[in-house]
This record gives sequence, C-alpha cells and structure tokens, in this order.
Amino acid sequence: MRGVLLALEGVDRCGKTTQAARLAETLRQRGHTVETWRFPDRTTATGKLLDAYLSRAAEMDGRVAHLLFSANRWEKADQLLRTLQRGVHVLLDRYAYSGVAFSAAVNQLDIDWCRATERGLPAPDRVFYLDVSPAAAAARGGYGGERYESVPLQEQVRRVFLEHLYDAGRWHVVPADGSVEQVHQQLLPLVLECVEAAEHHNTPVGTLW
Ligand code: NYM
Repeated sequence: MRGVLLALEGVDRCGKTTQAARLAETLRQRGHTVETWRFPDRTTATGKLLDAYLSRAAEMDGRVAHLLFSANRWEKADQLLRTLQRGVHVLLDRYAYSGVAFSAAVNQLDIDWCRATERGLPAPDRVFYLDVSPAAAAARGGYGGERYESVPLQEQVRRVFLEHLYDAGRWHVVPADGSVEQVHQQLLPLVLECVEAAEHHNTPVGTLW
C-alpha cells in the first residue's frame, strides 16, 4: 500500500510548519510511518541559491527564481515517489502551489507560465490551505526580514491561492486563526480520513495539473 501525499499551504506564518510537526507526531502515535518534507529544501544546490535569494544576499530575475523553486521540487520528485511506494505518508510543508502563488503574485509573472514548470510533478492527494489573514499572520511574532514578508504582498499571494489554485476536489480550506491545538483538531480528522481511505484503495499517485 502506498503512502498518501498531503500538502500544507498558506501565506507566511500561517502555522504550516507547526501543524506539520504536530500531525506527524499524532500519526506516528497511531502507528503510521510519516515523513515531513519542506520546500524549498535549502540544503541542495538550488536550495542554497534560493536561501541567498530569500535572505536578500543575492538578487535574481523573478523568472530565474521561479525556475529554481521549481527545480528544487523536481530534483526531489523521484525520491518522493519512492518514499510513497515504501508506504510512507509524506506531509509537504509548501509545494508547487506556493511556487505559483508567490511567483505570480509577487513577481507578477503569467500564471500559466508559472504553472507549466510544475506540470508532471507528483500531485498531492489532498491540499490543506491554512487560512489566516496576512495581518493576523504578521502579528504572530512578526516576519523575519526575508523577501516577500510584507502584508500587502501576502494579501496578493492569498488571492492567487484562493482564486486561481483552489481546487474543490482536492483542497480543504481550514480556518487557521485559532490556537495550535484548535487548528490541529480541525486538521486531524481530515488527515486521518485520507490516510485511512488509502488503506482500502491503492490508487496510483497522480500528477500536476
Ligand atoms: N516560496 C516557497 C516561493 O516563493 N516559491 C516556492 O516554490 C516555495 C516553495 O519562499 N516566503 C517562498 C514562500 C516563502 C519562502 O519560506 C519560504 P519558508 O519559511 O521556508 O516556508
């Protein structure tokens, strides 16, 4: 039985990383094998360039940055598929949806061009969009000074996520203004439903888009 591929998405500081860790812990306690993967993976060659770009140590054309974010996923795609085939569930902390939303909103790139570089990547079985207002997200301890960390930009990113990328068949929009525990309690049954459904039918991993 293959593992399920679940993506957590949202604007900066929406709580994805905390919720991914909390979900992984709960799933493990219930006997599931889980890995959390984060994009961009800042440890690879492309990830190091992206880390320099995000921290403003390097300037880059927006299209080049987009292609690097995309390459950073493609270089992990085979390993991701092999991990799922071993029966491991994978929680993605950001994925191709962030790739399109940030590039299209912040660098004003054509959305179809942004989507094209993601076409063919393993498709998540479910996407959980943690919905907080960018103003509330910024108030959570503030931003760290990376590129894109401003409320007006994040408002535009949120708009692309919800108006252009939302896919009723695959996405759950989860209100995420509450406490860590409240959001976890909303997410957990949705995640368990996917994990348990996968135990009954072994559908192949789909591809974007
Ligand atoms: N980001 C992330 C992109 O612009 N494109 C992408 O494809 C991905 C995966 O990088 N502001 C942006 C969103 C975030 C930043 O931050 C990564 P973090 O805190 O590592 O999730």
